[in-house]
Amino acid sequence: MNPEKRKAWWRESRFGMFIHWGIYSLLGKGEWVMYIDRIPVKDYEKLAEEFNPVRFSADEWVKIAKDAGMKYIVITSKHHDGFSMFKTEVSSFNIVDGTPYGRDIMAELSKACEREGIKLCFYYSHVREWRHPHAQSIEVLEPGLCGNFGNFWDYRDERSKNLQIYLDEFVKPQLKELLTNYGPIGIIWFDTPSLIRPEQAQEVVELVRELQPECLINSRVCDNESVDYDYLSLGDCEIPGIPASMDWETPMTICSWWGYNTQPDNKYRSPVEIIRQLVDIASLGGNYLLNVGPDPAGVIPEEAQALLKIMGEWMKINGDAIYGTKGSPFEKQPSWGRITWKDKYLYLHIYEWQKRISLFGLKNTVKRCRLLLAPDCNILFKQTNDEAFGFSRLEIDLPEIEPDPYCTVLVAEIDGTPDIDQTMIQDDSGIIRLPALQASLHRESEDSSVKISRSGAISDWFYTEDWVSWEFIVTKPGDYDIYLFVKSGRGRQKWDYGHEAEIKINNRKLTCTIDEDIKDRTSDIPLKIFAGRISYDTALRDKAELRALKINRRNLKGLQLLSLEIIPADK
Ligand code: FHN
Repeated sequence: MNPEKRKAWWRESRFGMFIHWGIYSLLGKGEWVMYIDRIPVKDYEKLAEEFNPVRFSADEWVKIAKDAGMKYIVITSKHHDGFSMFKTEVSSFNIVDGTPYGRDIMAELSKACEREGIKLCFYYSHVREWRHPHAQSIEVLEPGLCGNFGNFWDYRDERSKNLQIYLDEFVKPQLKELLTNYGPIGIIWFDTPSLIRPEQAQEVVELVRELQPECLINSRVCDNESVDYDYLSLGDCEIPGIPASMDWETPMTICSWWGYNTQPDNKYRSPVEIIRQLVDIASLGGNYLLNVGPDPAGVIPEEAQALLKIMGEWMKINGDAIYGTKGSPFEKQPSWGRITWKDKYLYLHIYEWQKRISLFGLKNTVKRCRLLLAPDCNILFKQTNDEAFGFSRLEIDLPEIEPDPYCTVLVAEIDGTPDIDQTMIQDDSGIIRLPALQASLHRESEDSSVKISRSGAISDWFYTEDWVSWEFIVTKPGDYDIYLFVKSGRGRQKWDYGHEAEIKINNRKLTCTIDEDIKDRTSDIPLKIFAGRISYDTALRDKAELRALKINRRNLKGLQLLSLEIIPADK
């Protein structure tokens, strides 16, 4: 089947529910409890005898997802603990044969999803498993550092493990069951590929394709581009700084854990955080897969339900600005929020409500503007063209209404699909932010590897011959401070510091040292490095050139630059 056709429903959806549920929920310590507490298989198996989720209701779960605005559900059919949450002939360690509950929740969910028009998808851990003696899970964490995430307490001899046996005797027969017994499945969501070889993963992919050609497969089936998956799963909870090179999705926790957790350090996210995460992701063209971890009785925790209710209320009004949209056509994010678009509509997601917002570089004519929250409210706007520098500016006066507490969406109807001039222009805040994404990279070293990474940083910058530059327009003369924003490492991560940089800007040369600000950082908040003050006497088109005079690369991190910022001296 044509992959574009296969992906159409998923692209349209933008928002799904992830569910981590298994017998581990009985212990209230997350889905990794078996590994963290090194529980022997024979003891862990006893948990199944206690699993009796009498309050489980497929209809209720599907209703919660649907009311939140979610269009698909990805549920753990088998996580790393090896317990199957569906009826399987491969092992009696499953919800039907191994628990007092004895019901196949996947069969019930499949019916409920079908009734409500929600796509049912299965998470499946195909390499990492702590019960099967042949499952292998050794990861290369950093060059020279390996982590064993398999069961090394019951099955100590790694050399006797043979992943192929596990794939052939366990994984493939189970995938056959999952793709035969529960109707059409939206995605098989593979996880933790570890050391699976591309040809082994491709066989798994082919099995899925043969059984259900319309079913999607995520990239965690194997970390190798030769394998024929449909879309990229980003890192857990990863919100990138730039759009990925193909369709992508971020799996996100709603609290500190995936599986049910009653520990005191478990914290829920706030409504503003999850709503803006969804918007941030949609504005970069991705899908948001938000997780909940039901309790052992089968109930989605109240805190999660309350958050999803708020999300649903927001989606009811603003869903148009999310479903079926594409990422922002502007390379630079506006200072007041985010942008998505579809057809002839630009959706301006306003995070910071203010009297007036501006948008630079839109070449289309705006026909009308309206708020999704208050469609009848008259919105005044003005489009002008700057004669001197030739850029367009759209100014929108925001009415004096009570804005949405999380994100207010304004729709600008334009004459066709967006046509954008990406030139960087000083915006109303006065700040000129020159992001990595819009830098020109000058690779002048023979060994150059410098690139823009997914997090939106200039990275793999190891050689002083390489340099970067930006062109931009200053509209307001005045004094400005020049800062570099540089990525830093947190906690145990070994990072490289002590680089030296030179910035050529407005016919001046500024130098600065990029050094650790505090020892033992607990967050990865970027370093803000002051490079000097400059003064613009007139509005002008200028160029900033950044060279590295010295780069330390002992920990293979090098210099990782997020942006160069020109900030009014009085800010
Ligand atoms: O180890 C798992 C984890 O428990 C959880 O299932 C997440 C969800 O993306 N995936 C793995 C770690 O990446």
